[in-house]
Amino acid sequence: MFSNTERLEYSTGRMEEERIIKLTNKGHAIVVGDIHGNFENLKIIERLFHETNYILLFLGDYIDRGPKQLEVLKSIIEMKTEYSDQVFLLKGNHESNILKPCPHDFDFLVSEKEKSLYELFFEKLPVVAFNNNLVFLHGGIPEIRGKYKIGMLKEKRLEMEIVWNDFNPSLREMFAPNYERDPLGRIKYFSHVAVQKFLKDLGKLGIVRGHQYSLGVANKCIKHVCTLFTAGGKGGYEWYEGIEPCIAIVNLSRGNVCIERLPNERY
Ligand SMILES: [Mn+2]
Repeated sequence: MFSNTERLEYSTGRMEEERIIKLTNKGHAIVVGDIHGNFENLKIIERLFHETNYILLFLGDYIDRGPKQLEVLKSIIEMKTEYSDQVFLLKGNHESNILKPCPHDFDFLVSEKEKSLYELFFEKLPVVAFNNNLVFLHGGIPEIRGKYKIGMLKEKRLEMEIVWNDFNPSLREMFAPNYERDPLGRIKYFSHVAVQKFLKDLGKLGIVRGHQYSLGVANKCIKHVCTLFTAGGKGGYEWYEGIEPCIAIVNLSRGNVCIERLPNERY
């Protein structure tokens, strides 16, 4: 039997993912948005994973706010360790060390030793996944000069915007600073114009992301951007209770994204 810290050290040591991961173009994927400590929802997702032969991709934000964030984290680390070729974990803004989210209650739940071990694990999480059709990330498109190339998305300087940026479908310019999230304006809104350029440059059909329940984008596909939020419903943070918890079933060869409500007999 592993102790928690031993398991964490073992899993961190085994994490060999690059900062960008290439997913298969065959079969299906279950894609999961923010979990934020909603352990009940995670259990349903785990069951779905075992009932199918689909790969399982998490878009980040496992911790903070929810009542059972440590259980969530232990569970996804166990899944990643046991099914390393079928389970993929991306980094959310809550797992990024560049800009601290608020509230960030995770730090109060762990000892100093555990905290540093988790930080090592978080640091190893990839920021982007892609295949021939789709790009998967937590927040959004980073603002750059020139043409997007898939390889540049692994650059550390772009991580903050990739994990933090929000989609604003009615914005006319490509990007605008989001002062609500960051008074210094380093976090941006990206528009559908930015999406068009990003997808054209990369030769992809769409983006699948999490992170956001504002501006009416959560659990919808709007202008080639599908936004998933999985922390809603009961068993999680009370602010999220009114949001329907959803996942996506993605046909990887066609790039079709189908957003579905998480099946739960309690609802
Ligand atoms: Mn987020």
